[in-house]
Amino acid sequence: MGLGYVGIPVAVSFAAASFDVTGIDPNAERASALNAGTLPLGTTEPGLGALLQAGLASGRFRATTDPEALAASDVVIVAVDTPLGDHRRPDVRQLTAACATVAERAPANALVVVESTLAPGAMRHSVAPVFAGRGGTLLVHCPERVRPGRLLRNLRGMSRLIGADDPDVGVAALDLYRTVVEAELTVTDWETAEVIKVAENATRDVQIALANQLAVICDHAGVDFRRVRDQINRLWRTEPLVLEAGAGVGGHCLPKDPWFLVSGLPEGAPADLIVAARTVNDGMVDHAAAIVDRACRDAGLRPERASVAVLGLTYDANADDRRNAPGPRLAARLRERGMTVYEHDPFVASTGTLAEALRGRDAAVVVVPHTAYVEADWAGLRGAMRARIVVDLRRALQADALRSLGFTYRALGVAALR
Ligand code: SAJ
Repeated sequence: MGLGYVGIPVAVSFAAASFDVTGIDPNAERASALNAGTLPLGTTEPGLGALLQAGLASGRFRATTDPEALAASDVVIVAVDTPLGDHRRPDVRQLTAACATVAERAPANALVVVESTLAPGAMRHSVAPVFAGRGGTLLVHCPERVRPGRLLRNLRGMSRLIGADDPDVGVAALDLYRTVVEAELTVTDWETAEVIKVAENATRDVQIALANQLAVICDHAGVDFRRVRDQINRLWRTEPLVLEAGAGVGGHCLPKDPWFLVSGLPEGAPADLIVAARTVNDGMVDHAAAIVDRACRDAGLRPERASVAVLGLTYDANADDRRNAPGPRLAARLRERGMTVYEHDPFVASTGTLAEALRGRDAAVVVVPHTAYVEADWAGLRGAMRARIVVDLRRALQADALRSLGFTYRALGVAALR
């Protein structure tokens, strides 16, 4: 149930493991694209198209909008979207609607696995009640851990938690997932699986917020964030503690999961750290806009007369996923300051070439460190620009090389607001 970033790789992987799989999604276009062998996803997914085609060719995978197939299913995997709703609380309407369909049609002894990301307590308070009255539905929460651009690799290679209220049901789900997951599978309870999933992403969000907060401080203090970061990270010999600063945190998980994590806390319970990380990361577009504004003014341009290109509309480098990307938000902030803004991304064909995007512009603002920007022929691009300002919000470009080409180079976290 649910043929998106999570459901598609799961469905075709089980088909490849010789299960007879029906993918159900209410979106008819999505289902027919899949049946025609095309992935209805915005990202390039190595190996996934081939697996889909193999599933179709073997007859083990088909997509449909018709939930009728539930009646003959031994296992139902629910992978519908659980977005952030009003007041930054989880919106479980799609999830409970899908579960209601399952409860109505699937056999009473079917194993029902929820892969959708959940807030702590959702299995017990939102999902289980939908199945109440069916007499002990076999309910499992196995939170997805896939990342767009690496859906198949992550599905196979990332360890997974299997949350079950009844350990025997957990072991049954473990046996099932072992056929598609090569990494460690651990049975736990519903709540532990729920909390770990969103806490992982909240941890990353807090770490990025620390990097962003330090970069803002460096911009005002006249200090180089990279030096600060390197020195701090030398203290820890494993993974870096301070991550990379940028114009914000996008994607489908990090902007949402920290809110899920704190959503069930009673009024007044301390959740400030998680909320502050969200505030810092969401506020980075304003800091970035201030840097672009300052760079233009320092070059003698009033913002209302400045024409800038925002480079990078996806949420991460070399990926074509645009969900919650900071680039368009930054573009909007710059327009509010009166600037003329052109938005470009090599993965968004309608935005043209980089040369077209920069023609007549005063500033190139690099939001996403796509290889196409890092390795661009800046010497060749220079001639078409008006003022030659580069604002690098990910420290991705070669500062010295650009300066020697005559560009004014500004970067986030390098005394950008001194
Ligand atoms: N970012 C920074 N600085 C950094 C690293 C990332 O600003 O140092 C930004 C990125 O540009 C991007 C955002 O953060 O806009 C999120 O990118 P990401 O690489 O941290 O995470 P996602 O959203 O691609 O995938 C995450 C991953 N979770 C963790 O690493 C804990 C992935 O493993 C999960 O499967 C996925 O969420 C998910 O589906 O939950």
